[in-house]
Amino acid sequence: MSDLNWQDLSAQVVALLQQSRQRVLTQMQRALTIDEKTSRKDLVTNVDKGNEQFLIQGIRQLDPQAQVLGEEGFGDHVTSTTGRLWIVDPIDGTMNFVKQRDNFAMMIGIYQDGVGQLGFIYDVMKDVLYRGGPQLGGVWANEMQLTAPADLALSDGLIGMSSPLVIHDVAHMQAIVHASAGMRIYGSAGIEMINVMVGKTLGYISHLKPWDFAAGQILLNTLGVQMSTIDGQPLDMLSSNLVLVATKQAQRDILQIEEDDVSL
Ligand code: 2AM
Ligand code: CA
Ligand code: CA
Ligand code: CA
Repeated sequence: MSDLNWQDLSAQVVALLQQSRQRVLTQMQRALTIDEKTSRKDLVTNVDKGNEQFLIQGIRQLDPQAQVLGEEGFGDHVTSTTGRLWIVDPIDGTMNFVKQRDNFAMMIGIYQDGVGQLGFIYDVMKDVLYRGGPQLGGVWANEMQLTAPADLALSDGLIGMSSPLVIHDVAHMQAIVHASAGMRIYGSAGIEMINVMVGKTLGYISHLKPWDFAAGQILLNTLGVQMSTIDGQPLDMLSSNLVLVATKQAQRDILQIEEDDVSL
């Protein structure tokens, strides 16, 4: 579809996400139906499922030819990144959604033949929608354009992580924390990526699925922040990855720790 107007598409996705936010806020006033997926720490609610259905229905109207990959399984069975691919996380940070009613996000990433085009991360309770990518030539938080975060070294900033990695000291996490100015854990990949975009943290490390990193990869790359596997390799868009988000300098520092195989 060479006649696609990305500016218009972006505005339509913003409208869809705003509608979706209103629906979620209404549903939050009623009791949630909560189920366990793989464990008691991996939850899904009626709102995750309903919102994915709502978003995918909207996406089908905007881009009928595209493939859609959604966390809760209401999209397509995607086995290739050829053509246009939308990747959707309807509620990112479901545990926060259930326990805090705060600190969760909606995320959409749009790829063309495996290359990121537009990304959206919506901090629902703060009502700040981050949108951007190569097709918009920048990243905006609502109407404010973001500037690239400072290229800090690992020792000069805070790093976000997911708790299982730290608890089990996967891939030298404790050495990385030790070398940084400190660790923070927010419980939502989307919120963590926002924190890196605005310079509150210099990076984030977590074991993530495509819907957890698809939108963030586009937005962060547009701001000059690196996203790779913990070994510095490109991410596989169709499977789990141990994801390293970091400023250029911090990425070098962390890859060096991995290479040196240091322990505390
Ligand atoms: P989710 O809430 O959309 O499932 C929590 O540490 C962060 O990691 C959230 O962004 C969460 O996304 C993501 N995550 C990825 N895999 C997970 C899993 N198996 N269990 C819980 N959270 C997971
Ligand atoms: Ca989930
Ligand atoms: Ca997620
Ligand atoms: Ca989710």
